[in-house]
Amino acid sequence: MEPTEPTTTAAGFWSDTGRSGIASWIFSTDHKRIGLLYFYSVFGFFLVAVALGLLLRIELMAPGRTIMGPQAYNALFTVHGVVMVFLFIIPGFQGSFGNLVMPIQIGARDVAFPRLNLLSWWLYMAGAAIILTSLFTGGGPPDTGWTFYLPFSGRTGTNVSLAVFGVFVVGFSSIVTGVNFITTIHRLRAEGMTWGRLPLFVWSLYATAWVQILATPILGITLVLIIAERLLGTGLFEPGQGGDPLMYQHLFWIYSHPAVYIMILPAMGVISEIIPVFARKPIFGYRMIAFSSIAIAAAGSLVWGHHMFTSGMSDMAILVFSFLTFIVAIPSAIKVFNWISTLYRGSISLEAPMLFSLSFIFLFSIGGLTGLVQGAAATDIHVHDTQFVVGHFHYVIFGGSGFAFFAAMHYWLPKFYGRRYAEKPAIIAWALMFTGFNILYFSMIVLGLEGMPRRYYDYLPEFAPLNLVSTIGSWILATGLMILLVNLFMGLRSGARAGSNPWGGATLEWSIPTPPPTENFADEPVVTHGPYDFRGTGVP
Ligand code: HEM
Ligand SMILES: [Cu+2]
Repeated sequence: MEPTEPTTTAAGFWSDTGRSGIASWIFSTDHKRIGLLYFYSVFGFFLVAVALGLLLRIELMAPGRTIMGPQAYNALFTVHGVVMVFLFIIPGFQGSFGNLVMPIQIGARDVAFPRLNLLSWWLYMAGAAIILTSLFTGGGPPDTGWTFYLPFSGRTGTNVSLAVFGVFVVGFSSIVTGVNFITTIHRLRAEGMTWGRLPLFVWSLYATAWVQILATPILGITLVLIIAERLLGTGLFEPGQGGDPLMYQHLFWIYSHPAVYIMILPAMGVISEIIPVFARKPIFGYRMIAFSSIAIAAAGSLVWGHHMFTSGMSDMAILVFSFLTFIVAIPSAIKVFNWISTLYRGSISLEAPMLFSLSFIFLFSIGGLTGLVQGAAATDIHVHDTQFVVGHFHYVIFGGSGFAFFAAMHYWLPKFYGRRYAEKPAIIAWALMFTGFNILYFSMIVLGLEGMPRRYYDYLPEFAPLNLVSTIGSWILATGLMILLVNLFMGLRSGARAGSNPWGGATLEWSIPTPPPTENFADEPVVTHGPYDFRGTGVP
């Protein structure tokens, strides 16, 4: 689609500020500036963790030692996991795109508590700094895996306490953002912006925020208990002292399973924004999609036990958790069904945001179906702690949330930079990433079914061919990612100017100038139509 309006030249929120230089960013309370701060930080950590992932894959390229020893390998997958989960994908959507577009989408000038919003970013950065410090001090980087399972994490000599404390601080940031978003969505909607007209991205952020404020405190307590275990020898989880390691796993997953919905719900919201715009059709089943976000958040909070089928739970507990896990598939499937129904007979334009969104549906579906294999206790016993699990969760969080993040970058960033990226290299990047992704992770699914364990530094010779294939896939993926980055960077710096509504969207962010002015709206907006009612947007 071509820009539909004469190009804008206003510098918008980029120039309009009382401070100058870096201070105008790190002390800004403008949600758009904070959104970009978050974007650069989370994306920077993503790139670091990708580099670590590539190193892991190089080590696994051939059996035996390739480039590092076992201890380094343990540290690497731990840091890779911790950074990807706690510094990229959990804070990623709310922090960057949530901050950038949510207030505009509901017709507000900013979030309810702009200073808390800035505090949230500062807490995030402080936590990240503490995590990074833990790698170079004390006994060196933690080697426990991102789950910090006790009793091992109580006994290892590596710098677990500091790393865990860093995650604790990041958790505070998450709670603060959650409170801020819930209040904002309740209190600051423009006139006419009823709950039934709320863009689906906002609905998804709303559901996510509830998970954040209800589940994160449990993680916080659990992390403090790890530190107490290490420093005071409380022995709550230490069998030798009468403690129970299973209790740790319950506490950890009571947060961390809901946390996967913090990672995936906003991604689903992004997809629900992009699909109707690029299919030029109102979304099919608006209410069901909105409601399913809430249903996923609620039901998804009850299924944590499926991570412990092999840890020694009663048969009854296994049955119940298995059953509940299958329940969550229903609202997830409703979303997929409604996206596909929206595509049906749509007039589809395959530009970068849409290609990444369609890949989301495909990859997330594979992730979801492999999830059901693990949700059924009988089959989970076969694939538990194998590469199958690694394949599964990368399909969900990388193929799902990650690809939705790339979709959002191509869809929304031009709005904030006022310039566009080039379409052709974007499509080449997407093609390489999609191909590389499947080669990289589908191999892992097969390896897991064949019995290759996860978190292992070495493996039997029979697993060698597929491991090599997987590693080559990681390079194809990385090449695509490089092209994506260079293209976006160059486009947003010096590409063609983006009109105010390059894609023909009907949500409010497309109704204001590009880039947006500091206060977003010149006058209080009054909303008169739904977010996917494309009549009157001026685009055929
Ligand atoms: C180029 C990108 C990536 C590559 C090459 C990669 C590769 C790997 C490898 C080889 C492992 C270790 C497998 C094992 O346990 O034996 C791993 C673990 C993991 N990855 Fe990735 N990954 C990538 C991206 C991501 C993304 C985007 C996320 C999440 C947002 C992620 C989250 C994780 C987590 C949570 C673990 C588990 C760590 C643990 O077991 O403690 N990865 N990855
Ligand atoms: Cu789970």
